[in-house]
Amino acid sequence: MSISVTIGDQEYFPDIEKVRYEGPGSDNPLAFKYYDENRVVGGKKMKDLFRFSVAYWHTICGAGVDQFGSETHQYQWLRNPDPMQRARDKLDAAFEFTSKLGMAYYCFHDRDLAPEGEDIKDSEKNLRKMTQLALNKQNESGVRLLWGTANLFSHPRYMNGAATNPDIHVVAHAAAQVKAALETTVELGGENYVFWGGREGYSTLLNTEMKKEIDHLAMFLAKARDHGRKAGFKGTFLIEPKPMEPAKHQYDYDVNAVIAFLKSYGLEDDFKINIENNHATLAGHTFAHEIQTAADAGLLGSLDVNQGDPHCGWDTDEFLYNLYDAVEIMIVLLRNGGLGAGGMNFDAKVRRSSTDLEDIFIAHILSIDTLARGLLIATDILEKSDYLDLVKRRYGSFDTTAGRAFEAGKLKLEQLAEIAECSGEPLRTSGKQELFESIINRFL
Ligand code: XUL
Ligand code: CO
Repeated sequence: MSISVTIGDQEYFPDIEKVRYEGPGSDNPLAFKYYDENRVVGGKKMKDLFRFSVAYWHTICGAGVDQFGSETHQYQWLRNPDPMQRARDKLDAAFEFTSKLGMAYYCFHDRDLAPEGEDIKDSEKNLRKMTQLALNKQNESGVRLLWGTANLFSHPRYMNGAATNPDIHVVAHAAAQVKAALETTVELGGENYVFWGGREGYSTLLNTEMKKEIDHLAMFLAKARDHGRKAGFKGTFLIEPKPMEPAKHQYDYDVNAVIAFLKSYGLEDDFKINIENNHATLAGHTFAHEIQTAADAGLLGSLDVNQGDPHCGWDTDEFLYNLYDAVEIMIVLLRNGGLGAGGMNFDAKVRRSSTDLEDIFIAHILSIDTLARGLLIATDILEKSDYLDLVKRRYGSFDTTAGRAFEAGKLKLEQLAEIAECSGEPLRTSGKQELFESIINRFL
């Protein structure tokens, strides 16, 4: 039996019913085992805590292409030869999929939603048309826009960069595209707007004025911010770091690089950070490290959830299934008050050989359940173990008179030296790493 959540002319997933919570005992691959959207954990409903989102580009537009081969996924909504009809079909499929999965949000690039036209005006016309249709779909379904963005990396004109291109005409073209994408995001009530600078970097310093390019990037973002605010955008602008790929060396390398950039150019009041797991691992960090770094700077915006393959050195964008990682990130998120106006966007794609229609459902359910289970485990660890106490105790010496005076900036280097002389060789206090690890495993 199919259900009535779909509103388009055609039903693309007639054999799939609305995905429901069946509990940990269920063996139904098309049911949630841990994600129970209305279950309250730590004072919040699961759905409000996670704010899950579908990534239009992978789930709806991705057809299994890789560097060595063409499409393997034969989705019906990608078949129409007319690009605008194809865009309408994709929209129908996207809203049917998102509603059946029970996710509250979606995210897109301008070019995912509407095809590029003959020129700027034509592209804008296509985007405006699709924006109206998307607005109708949002109103009918209740699904909302977590963030919009502009694709400033696929078209050949951006081969030398978009905002950092050495040619002002390309920079201007990128600006035209961002202007339209921002206006669309405002019209659709988008809660955030993302900049991912895939081509904002360089291949060789021999031909590159790095400072000039980074100055241009900051100027571009400031002007985009100004336009967005003028157009009524009240949400957060987000920068998504990635160290490389497609650029050899991307300027927004990791969270710390973005924090330094935002603060150097005075952009930190309007911009926060959208962190992606596979980008973190490419930069040599864990997802948890990047999230903690952004949270500590007050710049944690939103998450692109996926995972890489430890045996591949590239951005494989797999659906997150690593429960241990999920527990670690949920501990960090719970300790830092959650995601606010951000969410968890599945910037992930099913494998090229996962060609059944149901595979995109199974993949999302896999990640949603991994995170929900991670949340439950992390909550137990924080509430039922002495984990937090152990961390607190590690820094207990800073609650002494000397420790407090140091933190308040009241001790000079000579005074610290005197304390060292009086107290003698410090005790070797264990860091208890294995104990911490055993606590996590006890609750898994
Ligand atoms: C690329 C990537 C992008 C951004 C949006 O690695 O993550 O899809 O999330 O442009
Ligand atoms: Co991403």
